[in-house]
Amino acid sequence: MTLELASAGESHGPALVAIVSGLPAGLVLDREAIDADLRRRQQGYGRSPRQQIETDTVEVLAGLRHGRTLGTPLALVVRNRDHANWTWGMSPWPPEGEPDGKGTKPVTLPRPGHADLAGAQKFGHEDVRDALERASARHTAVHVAAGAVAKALLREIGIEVSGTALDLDEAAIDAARADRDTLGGRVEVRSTGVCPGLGSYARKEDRLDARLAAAVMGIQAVKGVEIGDGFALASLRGSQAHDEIDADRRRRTNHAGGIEAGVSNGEEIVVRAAMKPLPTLMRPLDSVDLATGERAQALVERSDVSALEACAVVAEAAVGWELARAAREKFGGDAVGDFVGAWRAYCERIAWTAR
Ligand code: EPS
Repeated sequence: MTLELASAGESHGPALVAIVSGLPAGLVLDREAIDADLRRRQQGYGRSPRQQIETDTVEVLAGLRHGRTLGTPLALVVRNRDHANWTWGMSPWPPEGEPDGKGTKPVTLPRPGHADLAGAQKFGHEDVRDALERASARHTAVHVAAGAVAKALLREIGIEVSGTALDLDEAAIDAARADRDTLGGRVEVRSTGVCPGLGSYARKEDRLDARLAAAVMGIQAVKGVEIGDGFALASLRGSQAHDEIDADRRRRTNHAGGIEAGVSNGEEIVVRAAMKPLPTLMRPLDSVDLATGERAQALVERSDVSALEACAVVAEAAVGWELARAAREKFGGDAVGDFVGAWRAYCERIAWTAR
């Protein structure tokens, strides 16, 4: 039994969609809790005017009845309100009538740091928009909705996941905006109440640290991930780096960030990620015009100065998703009570209670 997520959607297309399969039946979902995460993702200092257009809320098309999961695929939709301004430019079918609204002219000026050039080369697109629309971080909205569902499942077994932006400097954001520049930063996700034994060392693809790193590295603009003290461990001695074990089987420290040998060890799971500065600059970098082959300046369009606070919410959803997936693999169950019962029996066997 595992959780699976398939998503689709372009930034200015009609909607973002996700299908979540592998949930147990009987899980109570709170629409307001999902929408609250969607709102958190839209907030944060340094966001673009796009966020004043969007008011993200989740629609559920399948898999839920009267607020309880049916144990069947759950279909989630987040509409793009901005699509109203792009109906010709982003029409799924050949558009009818005269070009109107946004996205009617081909984009040929790739932005360094975005998917524009490599995406156009890879897929053979002549209009860079055909690459950038899906590469956009807009689609993280529906992943946050799926993450909120995963967090509801985790709460059933006492796990709480929380993401925060570490380098929030609002004055630096104002200064970057004045300079027509952008910023990145670091985010951290802490997960409490995780029992020992999620993930496995049996195969490298089962390792919880590898899975969390891949989930967080899969977020737009993330260029580095560490677990626990991560990179700092490289310059310590073993006697300083490892977390000694007390008679109650707890650790005195948590340099490992709650994971050893790819397996959760019962301590708080700590994941940190580094986000690069966003690639759409109001003062554009050098590029090439793909239509003429001449040197040119990259595309300038509406963008965020910083999306760090959004990244923290998205990273929280990614970590929550991956922990829920690992928990489904370990505890299984078609009904939520089976899942919780298996978790409880396991915790009794290893005499483990959350601190
Ligand atoms: C993004 C560009 C901007 C961001 C967008 C990600 O969108 P637009 O081109 O419409 O101004 O606002 O993020 C979102 C819309 C969102 O909801 O997070 C990009 O190029 O990645």
